[in-house]
Amino acid sequence: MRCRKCGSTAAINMRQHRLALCAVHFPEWLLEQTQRIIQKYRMFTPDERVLVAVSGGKDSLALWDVLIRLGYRADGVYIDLGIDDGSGYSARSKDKAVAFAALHPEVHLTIVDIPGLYGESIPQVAQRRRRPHRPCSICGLIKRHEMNRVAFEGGYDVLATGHNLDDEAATLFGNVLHWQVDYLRHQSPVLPADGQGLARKVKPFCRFYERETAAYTLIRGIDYIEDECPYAVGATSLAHKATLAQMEHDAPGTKMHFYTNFLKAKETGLFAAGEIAPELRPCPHCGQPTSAPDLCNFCRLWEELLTEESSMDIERI
Ligand code: Q46
Ligand code: ZN
Ligand code: ZN
Repeated sequence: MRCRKCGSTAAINMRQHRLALCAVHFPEWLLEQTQRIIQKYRMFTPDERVLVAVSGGKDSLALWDVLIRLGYRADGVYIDLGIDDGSGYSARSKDKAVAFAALHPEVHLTIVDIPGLYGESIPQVAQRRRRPHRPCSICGLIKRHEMNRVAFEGGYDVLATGHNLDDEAATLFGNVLHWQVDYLRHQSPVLPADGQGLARKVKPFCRFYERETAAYTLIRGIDYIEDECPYAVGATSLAHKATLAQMEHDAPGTKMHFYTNFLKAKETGLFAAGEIAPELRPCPHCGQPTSAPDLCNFCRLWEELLTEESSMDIERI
């Protein structure tokens, strides 16, 4: 297979685009496409400050690398969840994020140490909530809150995540399977800021296949953690990815069309009817906007854990 631009050996063949490119022209193409996506969806401008949510995995590190090379003012945030099932997942993924940041002294990496800040790791919180094997909803809640807090306190205009097309197509597949219309309304490459403390959220890699971001990290020599979080095993999103991968194998371009045609349909107003924006108020404890009647879900979680602790102390007395 030959590169379409220069005729040398291709490093990747993207069947859905009928495009093969070499190790020089593929990263160039990925940068150009990212820039196009940022502009098409008005994600951010060169004057704005971007905070990249970095997990130590390939997508988020590739995204950070691309934004730096495109000249954006992109800092990173790493959330240390304290996950250690014997493999030291959090420690190893943090090392990758820190090592990447060390190569780029012009950008800053904020590290949020969840066990250090709140006294408990994600698995410990999940254990206390009687969900030792399913910590993902608690983890997602805590990560969202902390990323938003860092974006707000650091004066960032936008929070960027490394979700790729495989992630977005799998989410869409799950949302369609269960006709979760509210989630379909919400699923977008850009979620606007609410003006009261919720940062704008963007996904500049939403049109790239996972194998493309993997190829980019390989060509660029970016060192990332290859392991998935140990709790990702058995997640429905992985089952949906496997189903879509089979469909893609049989008909190249299936995932891309599934996702991009959804975005086009949304632009025509599909799912807009009946949309009611939830009323948000600042949480009395942390100040982040919430639709909950009192404390936000994050503060309520910690309050319930504290109450549980004190009632256990009373029982012991
Ligand atoms: S980090 Fe957290 Fe994920 Fe691990 S515990 Fe679940 S949500 S799988 S992206
Ligand atoms: Zn080439
Ligand atoms: Zn709160």
